[in-house]
Amino acid sequence: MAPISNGPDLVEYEDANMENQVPLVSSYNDHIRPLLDAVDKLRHLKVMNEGIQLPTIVVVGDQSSGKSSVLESLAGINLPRGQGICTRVPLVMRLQHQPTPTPEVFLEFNGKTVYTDEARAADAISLATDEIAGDGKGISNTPLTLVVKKKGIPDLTMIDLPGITRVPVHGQPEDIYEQITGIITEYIRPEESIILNVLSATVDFPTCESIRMSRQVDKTGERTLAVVTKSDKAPEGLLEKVAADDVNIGLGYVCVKNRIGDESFEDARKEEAQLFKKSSTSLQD
Ligand SMILES: Nc1nc2c(ncn2[C@@H]2O[C@H](COP(=O)(O)OP(=O)(O)OP(=O)(O)O)[C@@H](O)[C@H]2O)c(=O)[nH]1
Ligand SMILES: [Mg+2]
Repeated sequence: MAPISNGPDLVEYEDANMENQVPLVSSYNDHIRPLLDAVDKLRHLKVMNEGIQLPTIVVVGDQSSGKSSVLESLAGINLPRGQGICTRVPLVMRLQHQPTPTPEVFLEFNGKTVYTDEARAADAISLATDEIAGDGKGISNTPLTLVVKKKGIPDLTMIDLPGITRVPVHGQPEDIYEQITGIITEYIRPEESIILNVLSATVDFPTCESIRMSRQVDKTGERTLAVVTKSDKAPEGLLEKVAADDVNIGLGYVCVKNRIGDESFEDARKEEAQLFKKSSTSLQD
């Protein structure tokens, strides 16, 4: 199957614009960046607590569906990933293009700032998560902010959230499901939020709890985009499944194969291109 689109291409496209289309860059710098800066300042002033909503991309999906894997490929920054519960606090990722060649990466949480770098960001996030939510399998709704200032990345704020789970495991509180769905609802309810609904290709979409949740707050699907992960695990019938759109996703589907294990982003993109090339050839046969 040909990819409908994929995450890394988005970054590449933005990158090309930054480098080559000077008028666009200058209009971007003149008009859009001040707005994004203003949005960030308002976010810092916690105006959302006062009921004033700001535009944000929120990632939502069932546990281990690949949410953090999607975000790390968009940002080009390693995030903690893995089987079982991995993301345990809301992670606010603020990506900002900056002209200087040396990237700046830091975390903000519990009123402090912790400087890190691209190579150690995932470890720093895990440590900060332990500090906020304990080192077990518990969760917290106290947000952790990751700021990445880097040449060529798109100016975007995206929020990674804990995945939906139903049965408490290893010391999780009995109401873990209610806690997680409560956090998710808080972030996806504002009409300004764009919902990236991350679905594994290995499951039937109508069974996904995250679809039920996003439909509750976005009935027509007009601000919901589906990102289908693990295309490598279930390439058969994926095109039909996506084309059928049984679950009424307004903004369409993006199919991806994420980085696995220690694979580099570059190798993962080659693998992904290869997979979709192979699948589209077999469809034409
Ligand atoms: N084969 C394959 N594995 C994937 C893909 N995307 C994610 N994974 C694996 O699935 C597991 C879960 O990925 P995460 O990105 O941590 O998933 P998540 O949705 O953020 O998980 P939680 O934060 O715990 O809800 C990891 O072992 C990933 O390597 C994919 O496209 N293909
Ligand atoms: Mg995660």
